Amino acid sequence: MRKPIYVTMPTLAPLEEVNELMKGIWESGIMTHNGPLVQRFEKEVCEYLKVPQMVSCCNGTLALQMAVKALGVKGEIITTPFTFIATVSSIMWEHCTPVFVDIDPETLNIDPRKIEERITCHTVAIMPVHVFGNNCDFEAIDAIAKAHNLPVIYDACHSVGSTYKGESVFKQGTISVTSFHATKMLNTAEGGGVFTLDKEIDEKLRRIRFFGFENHAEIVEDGFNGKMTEVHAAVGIANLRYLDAALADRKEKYTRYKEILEKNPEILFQKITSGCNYSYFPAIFKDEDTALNVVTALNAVNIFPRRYFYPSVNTFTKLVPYVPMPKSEDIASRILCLPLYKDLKMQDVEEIAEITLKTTNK
Ligand code: T4K
Repeated sequence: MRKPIYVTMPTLAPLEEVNELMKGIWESGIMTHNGPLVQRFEKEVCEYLKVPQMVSCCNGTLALQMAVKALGVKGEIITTPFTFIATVSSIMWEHCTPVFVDIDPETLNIDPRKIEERITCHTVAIMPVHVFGNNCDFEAIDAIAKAHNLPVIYDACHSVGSTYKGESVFKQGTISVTSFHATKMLNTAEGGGVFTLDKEIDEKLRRIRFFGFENHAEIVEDGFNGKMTEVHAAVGIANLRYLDAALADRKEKYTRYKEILEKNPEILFQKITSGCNYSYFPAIFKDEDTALNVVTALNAVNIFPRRYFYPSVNTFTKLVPYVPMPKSEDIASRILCLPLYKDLKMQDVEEIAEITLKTTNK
């Protein structure tokens, strides 16, 4: 039996390059507390993305919480049900209430045409998600946000490398948040980043990340320990050197999957809006049985696609009261993300696509 092929694998720099950076940590003994490597990682990411500033932190979930905290809002936050649970739990941990708006079944992102009908006097922010790195409709969302004077926090956890009008998508919204988890385009093993063009919000985020301290002396914010460590930053600095190659590779494999799978017109693909980083390969099947048959066929040869995102988050009734979201629930039931990562061979992509095609043509 072949080695298992999972939905993704981290893109990793050669170990010697990480070890070189680790040596410095061992020599200085500085492991954390906004050390030199964390500062360097932030600077290098900003240079790469051509953005003015980033506050790194320990994971994408806490990065989202930091964003809500920095805005100082309490009330209802409009978001999408077609996401990873962390989008919604970050809202709830900040004592806000998630209010779902159904998705556009083609882009898989929040449907901006349905946002306004869910805005009430309790709405304090909008948190859309760029699902699988596919940009939300910035113009429509900005117009609604401006009309109702609401801040926008983009959950851009999948979006390292995604662009809008030639610039990083992290320049959009009041705040944009990303993840540097092992499964993401750029990884620090665990990690997150918060981006804003607003200097005051940026400074507030830095205090929130460090217990709420100002100058190690006085507590001026409701903060927590959100710091990235030097070890994680070292991994990120080394991996950043390979991001260009990882992005090009993803696009090539995405294109190949699509070329093969579109032979079956019943298989649908996410409608790419603009500047996508192709970090995932989602395929939408005609019904849940077909999707599950594909899982069975692939699992039989040690290949493990994932049901991202299943189930639709509005159905997690232990967390939220159920409100039907027909489009999100429907897509969640019949979508699969097929394996896509740097070390996956093109031959494997072709085999996975052919098995999928054969199973769906039955
Ligand atoms: N917002 C959105 C829209 C998100 O998708 C996420 C996270 C967040 C916010 C929160 O960001 P973080 O707090 O996580 O930074 C994964 C990831 O844990 C999660 O980061 C991600 N989204 C979510 C979509 O997927 P799982 O439980 O499905 O992944 P897991 O651990 O099974 O990994 C998938 C495959 O990757 C494995 O089968 C093998 C491979 N893998 C995984 C890990 C952890 C490796 O090769 N090495 C590894 O270290 O959640």
